[in-house]
Parts: sequence; structure tokens; C-alpha cells
Amino acid sequence: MALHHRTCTLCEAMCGLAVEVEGRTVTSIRGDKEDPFSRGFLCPKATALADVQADPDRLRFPVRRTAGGWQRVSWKEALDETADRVAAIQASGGRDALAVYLGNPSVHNWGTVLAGVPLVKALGTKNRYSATSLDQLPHHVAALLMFGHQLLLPIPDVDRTDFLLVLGANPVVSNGSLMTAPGMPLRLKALRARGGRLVVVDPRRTETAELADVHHFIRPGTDALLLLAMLHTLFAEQRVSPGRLADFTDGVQAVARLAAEFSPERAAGPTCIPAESIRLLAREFAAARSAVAYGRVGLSTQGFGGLCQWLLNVLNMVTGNLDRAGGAMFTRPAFDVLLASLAGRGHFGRRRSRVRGLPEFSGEFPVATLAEEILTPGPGRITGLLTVAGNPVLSAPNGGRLDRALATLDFMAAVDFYVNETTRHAHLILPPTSPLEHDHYDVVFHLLAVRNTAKYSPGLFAPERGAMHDWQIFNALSARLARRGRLGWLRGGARSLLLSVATPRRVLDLALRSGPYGWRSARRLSLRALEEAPHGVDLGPLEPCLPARLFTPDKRIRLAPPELVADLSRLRERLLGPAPVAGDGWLQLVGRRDLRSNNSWMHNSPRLVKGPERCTLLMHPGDASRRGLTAGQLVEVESRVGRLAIPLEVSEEMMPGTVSIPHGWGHGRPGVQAGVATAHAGVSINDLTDDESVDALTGGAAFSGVPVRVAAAVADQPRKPRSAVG
Ligand SMILES: Nc1nc2c(c(=O)[nH]1)N[C@H]1C(S)=C(S)[C@@H](COP(=O)(O)OP(=O)(O)OC[C@H]3O[C@@H](n4cnc5c(=O)[nH]c(N)nc54)[C@H](O)[C@@H]3O)O[C@H]1N2
Ligand SMILES: Nc1nc2c(c(=O)[nH]1)N[C@H]1C(S)=C(S)[C@@H](COP(=O)(O)OP(=O)(O)OC[C@H]3O[C@@H](n4cnc5c(=O)[nH]c(N)nc54)[C@H](O)[C@@H]3O)O[C@H]1N2
Ligand code: SF4
Ligand SMILES: [Mo]
Repeated sequence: MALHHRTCTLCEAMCGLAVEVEGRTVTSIRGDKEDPFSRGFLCPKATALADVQADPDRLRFPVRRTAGGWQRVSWKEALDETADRVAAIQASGGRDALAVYLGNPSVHNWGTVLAGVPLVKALGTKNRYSATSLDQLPHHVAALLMFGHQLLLPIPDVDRTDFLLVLGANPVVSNGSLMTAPGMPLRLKALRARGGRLVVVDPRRTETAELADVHHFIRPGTDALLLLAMLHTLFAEQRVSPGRLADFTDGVQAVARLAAEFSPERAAGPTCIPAESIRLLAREFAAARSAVAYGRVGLSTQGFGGLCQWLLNVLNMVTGNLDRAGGAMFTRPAFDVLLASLAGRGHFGRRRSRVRGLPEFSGEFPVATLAEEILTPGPGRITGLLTVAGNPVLSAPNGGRLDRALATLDFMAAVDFYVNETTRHAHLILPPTSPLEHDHYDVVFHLLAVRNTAKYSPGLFAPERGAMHDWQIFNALSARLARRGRLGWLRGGARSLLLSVATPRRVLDLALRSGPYGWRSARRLSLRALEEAPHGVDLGPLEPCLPARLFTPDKRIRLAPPELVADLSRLRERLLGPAPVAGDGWLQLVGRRDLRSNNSWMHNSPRLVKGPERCTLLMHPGDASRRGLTAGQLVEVESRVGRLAIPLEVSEEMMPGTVSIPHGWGHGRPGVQAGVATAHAGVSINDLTDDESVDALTGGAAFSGVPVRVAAAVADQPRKPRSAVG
């Protein structure tokens, strides 16, 4: 038996794991009590890493799709063929004929972070897509326009704050996002225990709301109005006090003028939050010794996601809570991605997508337009696709349409170890090593963490013979493409030198040594120092760092960027104009996450899917009885783009008029190779969400508030009820 220490790579929380193995078998996974950041915390998903490791459905060698099924091919064949066909697609249709999609786990894997970005860039296609536009795009847009860098994201200082306002996030279940903080339930309980307040704004009374002092239901998609009304109150009642931030911030008065028209009375109707509650919330927020407003997926993936993330930053700033302990702070990670020029500062709206004219952000187009870019004929059409660590058929809005579009591609390759709803369309699948078979350093999530720490984990199992890491697959593809002339800038000696020298370990070591805790500091952090500290090292709490860390040329915060200000007219039109005539019986659909589920790809773990069915429609009792529906029955849900049948769960945790379905399910499509997942298939919410529905400003998917109708399914078989009608 051997004991290994490493970091869980499944979600953003970076929990330390203590893993016991015998031979190539994981015998137990526990929380690592000596990890200075997670201190032994763990959620149920971590143990499922053992299932992924042992999963017979996980691909261990490359496969080619043939009429007779998937056929094993050698790595050489798979890489050569992929490079040949990519080159052919680009030779006939132009560089943009090949699209790339990077899914969520690619940010959790340093190999894809470090080697993937250069490969994608080198392919030279403008058709780049990633899960960012299904998730957090508005955060990056706001950060770029306000602070000058797409990754300079303010992180809630949850361990020191006196008042945490959470909008559209459920960290008790998700364990935090753009807020890496292992053990969120404990951190929130500690906040309450030290006398702090927790207020949650969400159309569902979530697990996080259950821990809160106050929970407000809000009508989906209207948070920007709530935030404006809070700002209105603060300016009207002279409660604005930015303190030292005023010295390097432009636009406070502009915001005061903009907020003037959005009184709590005007916001009350659309948001369904009484004006007096909005005023009280604003006053309490401003009066707290320290306070921070935080909003995630429910706030970002809505029609006004960009406005929401901007206004959150404004609220934190005008109350003096930006860049101060207990407020919204910036990190100083050991591998400082901002300085390592790994990601540029970012740019926005330099060009527009071919079919719908959606804006690019830092070289990527929104995923909501991918299907139509494949399906719409004409010059510039996408005919080839490379996906990495993603499943957009289940994760993108109107996934059904994307599913149909993928079937029409001339060529598709996937770097993934599962034949999932998306990769089943690939001609070739190149499977990387498993999460436990490679070294790990969180290049991205240390940047988003509520405390500065650093941890390196060596691979726990040696890769199986002949297996390749993601970064090796990328480098092998880059080298082949270079030989075929696609990488003009990376030729001959320079190419081989770069690809052989730039291993993730070397890049990490260099970044650590030259970073803020490296040779210039007393710590002298290096890869070797981290190897000697298998539980990780603590680098201290977040510290104020503005204006020095700003990336705006004049080192000033832009509180009222014109692009964001301009979008207020859309808000005015949509939310304050005459109310759209609500057709009878329409409900608004939102999403949810479950503790034992991770986006679309952990449902093949027997220990995670056991227990009650999780893919259900949640509805308020009043809405159910009005439709004559009872808990447990199968109902049909219909939107503009699709229709599906799903078991009904009835609960007062839902806001009346709003229903909820978790995403990531729907494994019943033919050809998916995941035995356990297909036996617990569920349905995909994204067969209902609408690819036409985006935040027009950022292009981010607007999942929240999809209009749906719900009725008894025609061939309904009554089931055993799970929850009583209240
Ligand atoms: N267990 C588990 N953990 C995960 C994941 C997982 O799938 N499972 N996924 C990981 C990923 S990739 C991410 S990005 C994070 C996401 O982390 P979170 O954002 O914390 O997770 P969600 O559960 O999606 O929370 C969104 C909340 O927004 C609410 N909401 C929907 N529409 C609106 C609206 O218009 N306004 C407001 N105010 N609220 C709204 C929903 O009811 C829901 O409670 O979680 C990560 N962690
Ligand atoms: N309606 C609705 N839709 C949503 C959301 C929502 O809240 N509501 N949430 C959105 C969010 S926040 C996100 S992040 C997306 C997620 O959506 P995606 O990023 O498109 O997909 P995932 O479900 O994360 O699928 C991950 C795939 O990566 C593979 N994989 C895992 N680890 C590795 C690895 O190390 N290397 C490689 N090469 N592959 C690996 C897995 O096998 C799996 O096939 O979904 C989005 N979609
Ligand atoms: S909270 Fe996230 S990082 Fe921690 S054990 Fe669970 S899945 Fe892993
Ligand atoms: Mo995400």
C-alpha cells in the first residue's frame, strides 16, 4: 500500500487528497488534513476519481469511427491522420474552416492550459470556442473594461468579510467558482458564527440560501435592475464612500447619474423584490464593516450578464469594499498567469461572427453561434472541428441543434477519454492519460483562490504503456502541423527546441522562480521547493494591491466603461418598458447543480449516480396544482426549440412561476459509450435552452429564464412521489 498526496481536479476548490493505492488500484480517497488550504475538506465527487481510473468505458488508446463501430488505431496513425485531415480542411476551406472547442476540464489540467493555448493559436483559426461563453464570459468582459486585464478578477474575501451577498450562485453545492475556496459550507458557517451576515438572491431557495440570514426570490434575468436600485439608494442617501479607491477611479459621478433613474420602486415589479427590501439590503451592505457582493453562473448566464458583473464590481467599489480585507480582492499567485503573458490582457469586439454578428472576446466567438456557423452555407463555413475536454452537445444552448450540426462535419477529432454525446461524432478520438496519471499544478485556480497557496502533485500512477498526456498530444499535433506548413512561425530547429524544452514542469519551474515568491523574495519558491512540500505551501492572505496591479494604461479603474453604459438602454427597453404580454401558463426555466454530479461527465461513476433520481423538474406547489400535476409524475416541458419528458418534483423551494432542471444529463443518445451513465440517462436541459438567447453585449449564453410550458406527459405512468405537494 502506498499513500499519495495530490489535489482534486474536478471542480475549482482544489481540495487536497490523501489517496491510498495498491498496485494500480485506488483503495481509498480521503481529505488531506495537512493541506494548508483545504484542511481535510472533501466532497463526494473526489472519491469518484477512483471510478474514473477504473472505468472500463474510459478510452485507453486512440479510436477511429467506422461503419462497424470504433476501431483501435496506433497513436502514430491517429496523430498523422488528424493532422492530415486538419490540413486538408484548412487547405480547401481556409484556416477558419476548422473550429476548436475547449471544454471546462481543460482549465483544470495544466497540460491543456500550457500546451493547448499555443496549439490553438498556431492553428490560426478565428473559429475558436470554449466553455467560457457558457459560463463566465461576463466576468472577463467586466474585468477587461474596468481593470484592464481579462483575468484580473476580484475574488470575495469570504474568510474575513462581515457581509456576503450571493446572487445566482450556490457555493454550498458547487463549492465556489471564480472563488476557489475548499470547504465553502464550513466557511459560510464560520461567517455566520463570527457575527457576519449572509444574504442570498436566487429564484430557488438553495442549499446556500438555507444557511443564509435572508433569502430573496428574484425573477430570473432581472438582477441588473436590483443592483442598479441598490446603487440608486446608496447615491440618493449619501452612503457612497469609496475611500482610497477614489484616488484612482474614474466615473463615480457618471454611475451616480446613471443609477438615478433606477429607483427601488421601478425595480420592484420586474424583480419581484419589494422596494423596501432593496433599500434595506443596500443600507446593510453599505453599513457593514466590510462587505462583498458575489454573483456566478445564475448572474453571468442571463440576458444581462455583462451588466450584472459590471454592477457587482461597482457596488463593491462605491462602498469601499474593492481591494480591501473582507471585500473583493485580487490574488498574487506563485505562478502569476497575468505576468507570465500566458494569456494576453484580452480584447473585445474586434470582429463579429460570420452568421449572427456576435462579438469575439480575446479571439473566441460565443458557443451559442457554433451550430449555425456549421450549418449555414457560404464562404467561411466551419467544416472541421477539434474538441478538447468538452461536451457542447449537452452543455451548449440548443444542444440538439448542435448535435445535428456535428453530424454534418467533414471531419471531427476529439481529445477526450470518453465517447460522450459530442465525441461520438468524431472521426478520431485521442484519449489522454487519466486525471491520476499526470502531474498537476493549478495554473488557473490559484489565481482565483481566496488565499495565496501553491501545490504541485506528481502523477500518482505511471501512464499505461504508450499512453500520452494532453500536452504531449498537443505537441505531437503541433509538430505534425508544422511539417505540413501550417505553423510558419515555428519551423525546423526552433520548433523542435521549443517543443522539447517547454514541458509543463519546466514552464512551472521558470514561472515559480521568476514569480512573486521566487528568487526576488525570501521564499525562493521553485518546483523543487514544492516537491518537498507535498501538502502544498501557504503564501498568506490576499493583500490590497491597487492601483499597482491594474492593467489600464493610466493605472486607474474605469467605473463607467462606455460599452457597458451603452447596454443600459437595452435593459431599459427590455425590463422597464411595457411588460411583454405573458402568454398564459408560461414558466421561466433555470438550471441547478447537484453535489454528486459534475457538469456532464461524472455520471458513469456508480457511487455518484446511486440514490434518488436527480434529473427532475422542480416546481412550486401552486404552479403544480394549477396544472393538475402531482409530484413524481412524468411531465412534458416545451420551449421554442425543443420538448422533453421529465419526472416532476414539487417543492416550495422554487419561486412561483419558475422551474428548474439540472444540466449535464441526457445520456440516452445512441452511440454514447458509458454504461452506467446511459442507465441513468436523464434528459438535457439544453434541449430546451435557446441558442438565440444570449447576452447581446457579451455573446454569453443566456440560460436563465427560458420560457417553457409544462403539462402532463401524454403517456404518463404515475410514479412513486418523492416529495409531497405542500
Ligand atoms: N457539484 C458540482 N459542483 C460544481 C459543478 C457541478 O456541475 N457540480 N460545476 C462547476 C462549474 S463548471 C461551475 S461554473 C460552478 C458554478 O457554480 P455556481 O454558480 O455556484 O453554481 P450553480 O448551481 O449553477 O448556481 C447558479 C444559481 O443561480 C440561480 N439562478 C438562475 N438564474 C438566476 C437569475 O437570473 N438570477 C439569480 N440571482 N439567480 C439565478 C440558480 O437557481 C442557481 O442556484 O460550479 C462548479 N462546481
Ligand atoms: N443549461 C446549462 N448549461 C450549462 C451550464 C448551466 O449551468 N446550465 N453550465 C455551463 C458551465 S458553467 C460549464 S463549465 C459547461 C461545461 O461543459 P463542457 O466544458 O462542454 O463539458 P463537460 O461536461 O465539462 O465535459 C468535459 C469532458 O472533458 C473530458 N475530460 C475530463 N478531464 C479531461 C482531461 O484531463 N483531458 C481531456 N482531454 N478531457 C478531459 C470528459 O471526459 C468530458 O467528456 O456547461 C455549461 N452548460
Ligand atoms: S469540492 Fe471540488 S475539488 Fe473538492 S473534492 Fe469536491 S470536486 Fe474535488
Ligand atoms: Mo463552469
